[in-house]
Amino acid sequence: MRRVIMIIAIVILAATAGYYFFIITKSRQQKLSNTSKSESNNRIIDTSTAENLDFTNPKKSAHYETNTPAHGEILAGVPINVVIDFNFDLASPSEIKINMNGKDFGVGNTVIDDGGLSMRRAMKNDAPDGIYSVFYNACWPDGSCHNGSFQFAVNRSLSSDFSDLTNNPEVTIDMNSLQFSDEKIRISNGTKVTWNNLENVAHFINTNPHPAHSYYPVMNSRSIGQGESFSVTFNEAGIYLYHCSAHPLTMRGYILVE
Ligand SMILES: [Cu+2]
Repeated sequence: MRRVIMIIAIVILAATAGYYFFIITKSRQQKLSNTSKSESNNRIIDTSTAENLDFTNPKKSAHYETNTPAHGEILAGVPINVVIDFNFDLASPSEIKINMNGKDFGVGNTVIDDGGLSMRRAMKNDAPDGIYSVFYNACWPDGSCHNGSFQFAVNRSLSSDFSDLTNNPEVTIDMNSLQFSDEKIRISNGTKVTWNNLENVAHFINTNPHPAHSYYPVMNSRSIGQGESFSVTFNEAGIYLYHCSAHPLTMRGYILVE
């Protein structure tokens, strides 16, 4: 009788051990396949199209802070320029390239802003939809340089959910209930946009990113109180990315100038 009980106990133990061995092996296999998936996302490409959005990991140079467009951002239009912000004084020969399929869609030279903390390069407004790889070389007054890279995409079909305010010389955007109304608008080149603050909370108009606000400095306002307004006339086609620096996570806006 004792022998029978012992045999049953051994069988139960063996079955339990086998079951756990199976579970552990399976979860290890799953972990391995997840790792190889994320590794394949890291491969370097600069030849993708907007239909196949597969962003690589950005490479941040020394003293890098932010960039606009942001890495992985998908825009409804071509940005007027690509801007990269640093926490150290930039010097010549700092350079930005905006590449797709080996072609540079930047216009003119890379320009270092007056404060020395941002550099920018204009972008061709007729650049096609797709993923752009930005390669930059940031140089310091001591002559040393560090490189970095990031990607963004243009997909013009995303402009279908922008309010069409084209062919108006002036348009208004209300700031109320901690929102821009409307958040996404299309306007014609030469249009004057006025933001009106309708509530008892101070708001700001600031171009991206936060807090560098360097994408289009002309568009940066002071504090706008209740009943006050702020205006900008847009004379260059492209997409403008902005936010309220008092509410940068929720108040975000887009103006597509055509
Ligand atoms: Cu605000």
